[in-house]
Amino acid sequence: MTVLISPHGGMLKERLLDEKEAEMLKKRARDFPSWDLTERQLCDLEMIMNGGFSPLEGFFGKADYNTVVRDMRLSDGTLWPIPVTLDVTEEFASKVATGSSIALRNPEGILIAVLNVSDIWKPDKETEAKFVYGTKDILHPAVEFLLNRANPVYLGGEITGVEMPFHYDFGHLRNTPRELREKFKRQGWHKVVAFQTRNPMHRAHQELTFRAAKLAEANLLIHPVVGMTKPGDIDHYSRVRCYEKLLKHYPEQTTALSLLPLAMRMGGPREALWHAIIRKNYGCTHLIVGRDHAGPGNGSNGKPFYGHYDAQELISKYQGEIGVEMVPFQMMVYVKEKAGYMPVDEVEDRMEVLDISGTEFRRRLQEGLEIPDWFSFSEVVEELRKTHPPRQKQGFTVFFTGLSGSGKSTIANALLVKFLEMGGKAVTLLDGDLVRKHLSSELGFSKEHRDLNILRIGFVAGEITKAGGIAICAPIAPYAATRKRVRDIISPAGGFLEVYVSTPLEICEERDRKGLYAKARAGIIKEFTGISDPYEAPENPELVIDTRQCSPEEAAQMVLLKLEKLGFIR
Ligand code: PPS
Repeated sequence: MTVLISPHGGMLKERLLDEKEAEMLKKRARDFPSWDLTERQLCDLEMIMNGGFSPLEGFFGKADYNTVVRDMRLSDGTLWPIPVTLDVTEEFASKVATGSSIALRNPEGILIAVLNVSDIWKPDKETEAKFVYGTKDILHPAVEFLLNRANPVYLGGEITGVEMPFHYDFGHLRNTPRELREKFKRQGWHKVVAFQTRNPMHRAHQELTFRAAKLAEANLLIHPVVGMTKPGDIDHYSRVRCYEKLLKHYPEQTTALSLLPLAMRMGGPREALWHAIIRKNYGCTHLIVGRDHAGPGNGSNGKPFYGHYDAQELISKYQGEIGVEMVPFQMMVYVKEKAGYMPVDEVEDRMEVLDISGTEFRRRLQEGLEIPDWFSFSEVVEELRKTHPPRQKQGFTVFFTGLSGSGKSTIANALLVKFLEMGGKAVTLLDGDLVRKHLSSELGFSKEHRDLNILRIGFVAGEITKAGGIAICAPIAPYAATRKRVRDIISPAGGFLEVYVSTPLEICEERDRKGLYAKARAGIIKEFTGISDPYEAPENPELVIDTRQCSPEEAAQMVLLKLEKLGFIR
């Protein structure tokens, strides 16, 4: 394993054995307990191994965790704003002792690294959320991840890298920190300003990066995140093809494009600091920080989680300590009379400004509407249109949820026939009973099993949607957080319509078509939804149907009209 001194003075700690040592460790690791890394953990591990997370040498132990959560510093005082933790199940943790080694494997079973376990503990996740992200609101993606998805036990310790995670995509654009530092040195780039992004870049971004590079008298590194970004973002394959097209509009000798395998947390100001530290490790001297850097959007109260310029303020406090200078930027807007872009704070009152927000841009893509030349380059738009066809060409999922006997299956069946009559798209019905027979026959009705059942339905519906088909799902799906996860799985692939069949419990019980309510009341069936198990009614479904007020035919029509309004059918 190597420690290099960067041209800019930062210490780079790579954690990777040479081939011979790696072969020996691979053999020994056969006897270690194996942990299958999650997508996020694999990204973090790659960043530890390639030195992008220097000075980290592994996943956080308890001491570093505590100080980072509360004070943004490792226990030795080094500035580090975001916890890098390895979360595992209680079952796995019970097989591990401090001082032992575990094999960290990718989803294909390849040994990536070995962790020497120094700490095992159960974190207080709410405290972590509050301190690191400033909120416990699960509309914040990192908080949702932490509270609903991350495993309950953390393992800490140094890692020994065996094999770098391999990427089959865009190999020519992937560089480790060491490779980038060497490239900059070779090319005589003494000052490099990095541009962080998780979105496609348009003319405003090009203008902004140009100006920033000029201002800093530096070369430009376009350094987009391709690990994990905000759920619902445009996939990195499409984005990278766009960046490649955009790169042709920069002078070849002054600008480079390289991909960053980081798993973002959307942690706003703290994340911005993290980005600066990471860019330092990659050999950059400057970082562009715009409005809402790494911002996660709005919380449940409708207000943004962080102030527009909080990230800039925090970085300005610590940039000296990190050794990366911030190039702060205002939002760029198009000024009609100048036929060009300007920072918003330089625009005079009399000037007419044109702007297309991210939401409006997505709407135009979805509806196949015009995207003007002043906003983006035609090659970039063309590329995005390929992977983001207008809504009427996309697949979608209609996800019914409601109590047993509420009428979900009846409406779902009516809808199925309507779609078949319309033709044009393949349709699949994933009814609750059907799924439990073919997909989830081994599952019962505990919370854990219900969640698994719903996630399986979500997975299948997502695949159908991605392939341009229609999936109709009709499970009870009693838990809001799990339904949200299904929405997050499916939305990037196409349409998602949540339909709450709101027939009240008394009516469902009175109907009792399958005689299950009587059995549940008698205690013969346990954990019965509505009787002895919870049902969390959706707060913001696309549609609510009360079967007391309409026939199945009418209900199916309501769904069709909604889909038409949203543009998924014509
Ligand atoms: S869940 O919660 O979404 O996983 O449930 P789901 O897969 O839709 O299965 C619900 C059907 O299973 C029957 N059933 C029960 N429902 C609720 N609670 C308990 N304990 C239970 N035991 C069996 C019931 O027939 C449900 O069918 P529907 O079509 O909803 O009436």
